[in-house]
Amino acid sequence: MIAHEQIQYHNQAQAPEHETRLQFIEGVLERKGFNPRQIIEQIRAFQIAIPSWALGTGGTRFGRFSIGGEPRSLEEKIEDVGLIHQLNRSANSISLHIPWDIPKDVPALKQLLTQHGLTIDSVNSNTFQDQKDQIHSYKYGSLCHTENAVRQQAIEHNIQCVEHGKQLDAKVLTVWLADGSNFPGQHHLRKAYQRTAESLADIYSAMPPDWTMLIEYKPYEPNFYSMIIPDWGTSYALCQYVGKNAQVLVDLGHHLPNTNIEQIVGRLMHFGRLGGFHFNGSMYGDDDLTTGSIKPFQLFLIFNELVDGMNDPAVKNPDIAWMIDASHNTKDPIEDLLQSVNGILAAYARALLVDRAALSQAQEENDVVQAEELLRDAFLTDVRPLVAEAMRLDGGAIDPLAAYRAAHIRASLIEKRGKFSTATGL
Ligand code: AOS
Ligand code: ZN
Ligand code: ZN
Repeated sequence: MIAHEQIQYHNQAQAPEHETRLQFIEGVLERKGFNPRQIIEQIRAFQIAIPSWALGTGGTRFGRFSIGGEPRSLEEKIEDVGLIHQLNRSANSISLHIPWDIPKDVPALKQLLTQHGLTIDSVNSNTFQDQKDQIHSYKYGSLCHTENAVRQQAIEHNIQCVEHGKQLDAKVLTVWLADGSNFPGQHHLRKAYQRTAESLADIYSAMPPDWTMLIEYKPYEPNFYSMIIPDWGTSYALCQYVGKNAQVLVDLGHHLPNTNIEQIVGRLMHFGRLGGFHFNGSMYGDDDLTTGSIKPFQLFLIFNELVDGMNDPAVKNPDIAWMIDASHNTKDPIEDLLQSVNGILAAYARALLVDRAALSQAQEENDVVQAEELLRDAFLTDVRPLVAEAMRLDGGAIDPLAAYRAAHIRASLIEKRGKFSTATGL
C-alpha cells in the first residue's frame, strides 16, 4: 500500500532532528541508570491489535459521516491493518467480528495475512443485533434470555465464531454482551445472571483447550437500568465459573467517571485473571475516543500497574491481548489508529521508566511525596524519540502519521474504493 522506499525517503528527511532528540533522551536515561536500547527493544516487542470494525467511520444513533475509501471486505480491512503495521511496525494483528467478517476464501486470506505480516488476534461475537434470516430476536437478551431457544441460538453463534476463528488460526473468543434490562422489574436479576453463566459455560466447553475466552464488562449501554456483566467483579466471577482459560477483558471506556481503573488492573493481575485490554479514550463513558487523548496520566498509571505486574515473578497472570477498541466519528480512522498506537506505546514507555526499586522503597517507608514524584518524573519524560526509534529500527516510519499524510493514502483509497464505500461496523 505504501512503498518501502517512500517510508525510507520520509525517514531521511526526519532523521537529523530525530537523532538529536534521541541522543538527548538516551543520555538522560543513561545518567539515571537505565539502558535506553533495552527500553527501545521492549517497545519494539509491544504489538497492538486493530479491530476490523475500527477501519471505517463510526457513527452514533444520530448519524454517520463516511470518510470515503472505507474497506468493503475483510480483504480490504486486512490491507488497511497491513498499511498501519507497515507504517508503525507495532500493529501485527487484526480482530474479527462475526458476522461482519466471515472468512470466505480461507487460503487466500491466510496468504494475505502472511503477506502483510499479520495474524488474527481474536474473534468477537455479536448478539447485540438481530441479523437478517435470524430466527429468534435478541431484543430481550441473548445468553441471559428467558427462552431456552434464544439462548441456544446465541450459544451456537459463539461456537460458530470459534469455528471461523479456527480456520484462520485464532485462539481467542471475546464475548461482550449487550444483555441487560432497561426498566426496574424487567429482569429477575439473579436468574438472568445464572442463565448467562450457564450459557457461557456451554460455549466454553465447546472451545478447543488451547483457546481463551475473554469476558468483557460494561456498566451501561445499550441497557440503561442493568447490564448483565456491569463490572470487573461479575466478569471475574463468570471466569471462575466457566474455567481456567476464561479471562477478564478491561475496556478503558467501560467504567463510570473517575473509576480507579489502575486498581482494577492491579487486582485482576493479582488474581491472574487479566486476559485482554481494549484501549480507547473517554470523557464521559464509552466514548471510544483516541487512546490517551483525554486522560494521559491515568493511561500512564494503568501502564505502571501493568508493567509492575508483568515484571513481578510472583504475579501469575497470562499474556495479555492488547487491542484498540475505538470509534472514529470525526477523524480519518487510519490517522486515529496511528495516533492511538503512538499514545499507547508512549504510555508503556513511560511506565518502563519508573524507578521500581526506588518506588518500592518510598512505598515501604510511606514517603508519599517521593513515591508520587517518581511517577511524575517518568510520566513527564518525553519518550517520543524512543517510540520513533523502535518503529524506525523495524523498517517503519519515524513519524507514521506524517508519512501517511505525505503519501496521500486516503485520496488513493477513495480513488480505488469509492467516495461512498462503507465498512461494516457500528
Ligand atoms: C462494546 O461497547 C464493546 O466495547 C465491544 O468490545 C466492541 O466495541 C464491540 O464488540 C464492537 O462491535
Ligand atoms: Zn470493547
Ligand atoms: Zn465499548
